Amino acid sequence: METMTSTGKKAAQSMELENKYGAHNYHPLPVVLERGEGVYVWDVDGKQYFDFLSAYSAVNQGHCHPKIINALTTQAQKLTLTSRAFYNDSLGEYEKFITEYFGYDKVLPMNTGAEAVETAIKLCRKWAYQKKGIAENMAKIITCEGNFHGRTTTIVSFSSDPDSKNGFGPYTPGFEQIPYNDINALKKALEDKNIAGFLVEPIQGEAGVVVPDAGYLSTAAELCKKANVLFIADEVQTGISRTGRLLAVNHENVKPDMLILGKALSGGVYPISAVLASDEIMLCIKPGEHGSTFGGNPLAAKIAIAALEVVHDEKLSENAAAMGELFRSELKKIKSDRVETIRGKGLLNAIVIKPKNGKGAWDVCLALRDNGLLAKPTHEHIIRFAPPLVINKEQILEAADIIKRTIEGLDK
Ligand code: IF1
Repeated sequence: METMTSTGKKAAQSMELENKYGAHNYHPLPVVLERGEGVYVWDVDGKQYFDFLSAYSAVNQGHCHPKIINALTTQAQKLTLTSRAFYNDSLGEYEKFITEYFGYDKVLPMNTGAEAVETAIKLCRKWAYQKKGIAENMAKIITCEGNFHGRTTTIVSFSSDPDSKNGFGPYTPGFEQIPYNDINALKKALEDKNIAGFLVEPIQGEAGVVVPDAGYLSTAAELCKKANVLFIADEVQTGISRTGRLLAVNHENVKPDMLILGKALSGGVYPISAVLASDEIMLCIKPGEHGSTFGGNPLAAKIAIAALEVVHDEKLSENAAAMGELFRSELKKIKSDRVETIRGKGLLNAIVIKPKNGKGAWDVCLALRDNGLLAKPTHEHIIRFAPPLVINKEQILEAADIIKRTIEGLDK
């Protein structure tokens, strides 16, 4: 049992309750949090930490951002949910706001990232049959090895990660897998006339912040256009300024046919996701063919408007770009052969840790926790660093110093 930093009785009780009454579908770092504000979280013993995970890039605007919380509390006292059986006075306002914000004709509002990915898959198939003329049930979507798009049974059907996929069969057909960042593989796959879409993360998050070669996304988008295949960007994790631009595809001036958003679309305050597309694609789904009880609820509508206004008003893309450069340059000063690679874009970064003296990425994260910074390994040896995008220069330098001291301290 790892030593618990939240050493008090309260912490132990919380962990025991989760262990006894909750499914064991996670292995959390042993720390029990009770409050968050900006880039900081506090555990039940009052200890302060830098949050360098941001709930997997959902808390881009910082914990409990006052403007977003205000939107939540104000709307929550008026009207939270009508279902789409009726109109409400917030959804249309939000739909206009977000389609203009990202430059699309229409939005289909959902709740979780996985639901938005599923929605994009369904839209792509409908478009394939109604517009591209692919024979019914023959549409195929290309995905990439190392992908992470959520955890529904259809989505894990095209996962290459055994932990995400194994034991959940039978799997949904209609997906072709190619290596990520491999244009020739995509070119070859696109020769199949039944290909309807290419679903891709502009940077692979869970795979360990895998940044593709410059030009990959723009060349892939061009090849898809030539092949009359929809370029579908999953920006659930890379979007909303995380990589130093509003969208990661903006680094290559790519305009996806379908854009998938989630996580920071609400600033981590509420589950909100969305698919944006043109009328030609979006109107392939007719009334009664798709939906969700909470999708597009008035509470989500108001929260998402506030969350996106914060992104613009506080210039979070510019800050993420500048702070990300500074962060990577500071990490490069670490004097330890444990650090194999440092990579990332904006404030989506990762270090690859070489195990040494039986200590690997998990041990580094435990030591970081003890030194006041929370991060979590992805796969065996990669630690993702993704603080809220409101982080300032002084905080980045302090956090980088904690990481440097911690890793170098493990060598002593
Ligand atoms: C977990 C990481 C995993 C996503 C992309 C869709 C979704 C996600 C690019 C689905 C969700 C979350 C899920 C969470 C951990 C985290 C994650 F990549 F961010 F680190 F798992 F790979 N597309 N990512 O990253 O969105 O349905 O969760 O709202 O499942 O453990 P969701």
